Amino acid sequence: MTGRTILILGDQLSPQLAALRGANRAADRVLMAEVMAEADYVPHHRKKLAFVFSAMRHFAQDLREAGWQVDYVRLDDPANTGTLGGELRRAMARHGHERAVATEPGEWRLLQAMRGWPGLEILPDDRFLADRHGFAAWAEGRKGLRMEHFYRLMRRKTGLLMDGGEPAGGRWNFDAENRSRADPDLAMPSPPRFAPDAITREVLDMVAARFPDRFGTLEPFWFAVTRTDAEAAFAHFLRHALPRFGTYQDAMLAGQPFLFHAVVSTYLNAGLLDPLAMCRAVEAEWRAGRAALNSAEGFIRQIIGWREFVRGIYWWRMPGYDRVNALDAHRPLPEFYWSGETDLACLRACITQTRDEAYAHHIQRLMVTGNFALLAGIDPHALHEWYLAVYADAYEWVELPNTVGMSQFADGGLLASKPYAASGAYIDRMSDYCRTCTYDVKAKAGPRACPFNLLYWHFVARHRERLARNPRMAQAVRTWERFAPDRQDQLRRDSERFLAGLA
Ligand code: FAD
Ligand code: DLZ
Ligand code: SF4
Repeated sequence: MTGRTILILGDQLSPQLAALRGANRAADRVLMAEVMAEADYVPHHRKKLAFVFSAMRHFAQDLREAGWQVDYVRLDDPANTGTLGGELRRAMARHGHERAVATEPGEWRLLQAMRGWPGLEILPDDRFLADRHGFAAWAEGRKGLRMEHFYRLMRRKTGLLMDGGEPAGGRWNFDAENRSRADPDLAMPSPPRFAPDAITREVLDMVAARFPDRFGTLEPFWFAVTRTDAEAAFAHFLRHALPRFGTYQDAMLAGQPFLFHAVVSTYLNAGLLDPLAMCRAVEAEWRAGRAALNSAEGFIRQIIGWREFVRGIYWWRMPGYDRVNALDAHRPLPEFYWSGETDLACLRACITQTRDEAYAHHIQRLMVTGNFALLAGIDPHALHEWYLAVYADAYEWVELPNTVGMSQFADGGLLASKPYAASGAYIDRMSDYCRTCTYDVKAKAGPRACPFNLLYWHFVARHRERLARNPRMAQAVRTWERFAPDRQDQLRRDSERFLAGLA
């Protein structure tokens, strides 16, 4: 029997992967390759690089122990061609294979490239609940595409939190109960930290040597890099954080990057965890009385709702979705997104945390770094590249719709029903950042006015025609129009002065 090369990518670290299921341990060869093309297409955070390479090396080891023949090409192998296509060609030639098999990648650019690789069969990635073609068929021709409708379908399809045909607790969505501010005195469970083993240490040394100038603090490095440790991290979340996850889902606190969040997206998106198994475990916690329904429902909605919904949109709208710019925003990304050096305390906290942890939770991404970019009119493409680079969980299928759709409204409202634009009052309500800020969150004008307050009105004024047609933003436009002309002029002047100072 002639063998085939089975290509496994860095975010396909799942033993049940489609390409492995149909493969033959005796005849076929697995190929995994660390390549500069994947490390370089955006300037990935150094912790992300270390995570991907170390998790790949551990997965290769697990496969070998399970009886697979694995070719593993290291980044520092002198023969490394630098691209996945080059490594596949080399491996096929090495073994005299004419055929190769891979699972669909999570990014359109790579799928396009892979379609041109001779002899390669590409199988659908069935690690998701919704098939991407099925999603497109559901979405096509719908007037308004709302996550909530899709989420209910997924609840029915999986039976998660269903009592017969009805949602458990009589409601589909408990989001309104998930908006409490956190008190710094609350006991916050930190995610478990895993000490680097010899494989990870070697990777850390390589990343330090090969990427000395990249964004991101490399050490301490404590991520799980194996399925066993990722499962332990998730079990820790179930036990220590899930009970309060829902209540404090939107809260932010200085010096508390993780609060009651799961901190598992990096593991899940790389294939180390299984989304449905996670949701079943969360439901079991609720059924056993160890977690409240608002927490269990909030978590399950993120996974079978938002995560699947954004993936569906990505594949349905690519190519092209990466270039949308409905609000015609062209300002360059300010340098402080890379340095953290800004006197806006909320941005400083979220960006320095991102630099140190390659992690920020959803509200930090959406309502601080995202909200600022939206209000300031930052080019959504530049912002997209930033989010794709700086978070350890970022792959384009999940990051792009969250950035250009949810956060920047650059798709004109395909994904979100309104722009997530907010003044400083929102950040003050949900965090303690304003207490140490040089700006005054209560001030609406003048040199100490919180820039979010100024820019919020600048944004409303800039886009008032479009926003007036949106039922959820029309009230803000009416308020702007009721401001006296001299107040409008001052807001415009103060905002423009602030924007002119952005480097
Ligand atoms: P939790 O708050 O504990 O939530 C549990 C899980 O739900 C997460 O692990 C994640 O898998 C899933 N989830 C929650 N919200 C979303 C969402 N909006 N879209 C998809 N999955 C979701 N998430 C990524 O996984 N990768 C990204 O590159 C990414 N980029 C983002 C960019 C922007 C601008 C915004 C606003 C959000 C982005 N998100 C992204 C969604 C979300 O911020 C992260 O999934 C979450 O912060 C991960 O942390 P956690 O595991 O502690 O999540
Ligand atoms: C993110 C990443 C990085 C940094 N490096 C590699 C690599 O060297 N080899 C590899 O197979 N995959 C890597 N990845 C993950 C890919 O970028 C990812 O598979 C595609 O972006 C598709 O989601
Ligand atoms: Fe951010 Fe404004 Fe609060 Fe300062 S005052 S932390 S800029 S919201």
